[in-house]
Amino acid sequence: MGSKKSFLALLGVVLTLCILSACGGVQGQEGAGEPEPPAQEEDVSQEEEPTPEADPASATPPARPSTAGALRVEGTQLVDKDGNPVVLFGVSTHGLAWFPQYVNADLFKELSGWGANVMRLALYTDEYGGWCSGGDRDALRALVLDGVDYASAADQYVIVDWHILSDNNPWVHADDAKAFLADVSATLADRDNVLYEICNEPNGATTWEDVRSYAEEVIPVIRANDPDAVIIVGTPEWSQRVDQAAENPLTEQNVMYALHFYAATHKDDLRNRMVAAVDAGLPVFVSEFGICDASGNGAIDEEQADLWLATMDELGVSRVMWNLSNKNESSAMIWSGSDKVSGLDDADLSQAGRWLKARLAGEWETPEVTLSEQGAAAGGTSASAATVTFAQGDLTVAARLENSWPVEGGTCYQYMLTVRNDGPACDSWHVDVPFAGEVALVDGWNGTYAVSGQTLSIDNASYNGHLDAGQSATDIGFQVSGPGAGGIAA
Ligand code: IDC
Repeated sequence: MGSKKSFLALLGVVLTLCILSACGGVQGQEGAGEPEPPAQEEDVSQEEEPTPEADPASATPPARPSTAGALRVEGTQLVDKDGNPVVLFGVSTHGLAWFPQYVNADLFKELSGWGANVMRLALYTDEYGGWCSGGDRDALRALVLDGVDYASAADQYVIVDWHILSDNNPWVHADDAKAFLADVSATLADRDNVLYEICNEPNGATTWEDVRSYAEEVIPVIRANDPDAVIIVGTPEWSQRVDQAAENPLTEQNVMYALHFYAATHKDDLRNRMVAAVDAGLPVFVSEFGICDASGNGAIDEEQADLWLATMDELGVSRVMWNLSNKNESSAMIWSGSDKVSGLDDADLSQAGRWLKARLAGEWETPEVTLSEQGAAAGGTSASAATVTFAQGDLTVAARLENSWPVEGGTCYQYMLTVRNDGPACDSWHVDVPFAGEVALVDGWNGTYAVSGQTLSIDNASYNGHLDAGQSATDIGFQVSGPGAGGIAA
C-alpha cells in the first residue's frame, strides 16, 4: 500500500506537470486558444491503475429529496425528515453569468447519476455580470429558478448561493441580498430541497460580528417565506474562520457555517480548525472546495484532497466542489478543450472532474485519518464525532460523543444531546439514554440526571422544560464513565 501510494503520488506529480505545461495556468481565458488533449488521459490508461476498493462511507447511497425530504440541522449535522444523518456531496456551478450553459437539465441528471445529491448555484454579486455589477437580473433570476427546477427533476438538493467575493463584506450589498433572497425564497417556498447560502466568502477586514449581524438581518427575510430552510452562513477570511463562529454562533435553528478549502493551499491547519469547530458543536458545511490551490488554478494536490474528504466523511460534513465549467483553470471539472454541456465522457473531464467522479462513486483508496490527533493539534478536544439519533415517545434525541479522556480505572466520555419535541407543546420532558453496559454519572448540565444500571435518565432543567411543537432543547451535556460509557445502545 505504501509503495502504491508513493507510485500514485509520483503519477500525480507527473500528471500535474503535464497539465501545467498543457494549460499554462492562465486565468480568465475560458475557451481561448487551440485546446490540447487532456494531458493525463493517456497516462492513466497506460498505467492500468488497479480498480480501487469502494469506500463504504462514500459509497452509501446518497440521500435524495424524494425519500429524505426536507433537511434540518441536528447537532452538528444535517438530518433527513426522520432524523437520519445526511451528507450532501455535489457540485457548484461557476458564476451563473460566466457559464450559464452548464445550468441544464441533462447535465444535472448526469451529475446526479454520478452520485451528486446537491448542486450549488453561484450567483456572483460583484464580479463579471454579477447581480450588483451590471448583470442581467432577469436572466440571472431565471437561471437560478431553472437551476432549482433541474436539480429537483434530478432528485437533488440545491443551494442558492449569494456569492460575495470582491465586495468583501456582505453588508456592502445587504439591501440587494435581502430583496433577492426575499423574492427567490417566496417563489421557492413550497420546495423541500432548497438551501440558502447568504454570503459566500466574507473577507478583507470583515469580522465575524459583521457577518453575524448581517445574518441576523437576512435570515428572517428567508424565514418569512420558508421557515425551515437550512441556511449556510459564510465566515471571515474567505469562509475559513469557523472557529470564530463557534465562539459566538447564531441562535437561529437550521443554520450551518461555511468552511471553504482548496487542498493545495489549505492543509492540516485549516483541517484541524474544522475538526475543532465540529468538536465544539458547530454545524459546518463545506459549501465550496477545490483540489487545486486557492486561486482556483495551479497544481492539484490529490493526496491532501483525499485527506480532507476522509476527514469530512468521518465528521459527516457535507461538501460541494468548485466548479462546473470548462474554464482553463485547474478547478474546472470539464476539460477546456471540450465544449460539451452534457453527455460528458471521461475524456471531456479535467483531472478535477475525474477526481470528483471517482470519489462520488466511492472508488478511491481512503486514507486513514485520526480525528483525535487533529482536534488536539487545533487546541480542541479529541473527537469521535459519532452521533446517535433515537426516538422516545414524542421526542427525537440526537446524542453526540464529544470527547473522551483517561481517568483512573477507565475512560470518561462526554456527550452532548439535542432533544426535539415532535409532538404537541409540552412543559416537561424525560429521556432515558440506554448504554451498552453499566455507567456512572460524572457530571451533567442543562438537565436533571439519574443513573440506574445501564440507563441514564435525564429530566429537563427548570428553564428548558417547555418545548413548542418542533422545538429543540440543546446543549444538554453530561459526562459518564464505567464499562458501558463508550457507546449509546439505541
Ligand atoms: C474563481 C473562479 C475564477 C474567477 C474568480 C473571480 O474560479 O474563474 O475568475 O473566481 O474572482 C473562491 C471563490 C470562488 C473562486 C475560487 C477560486 O469563492 O469564487 O472562483 N475561490 O479562486 N474562494 C476560494 C477560491
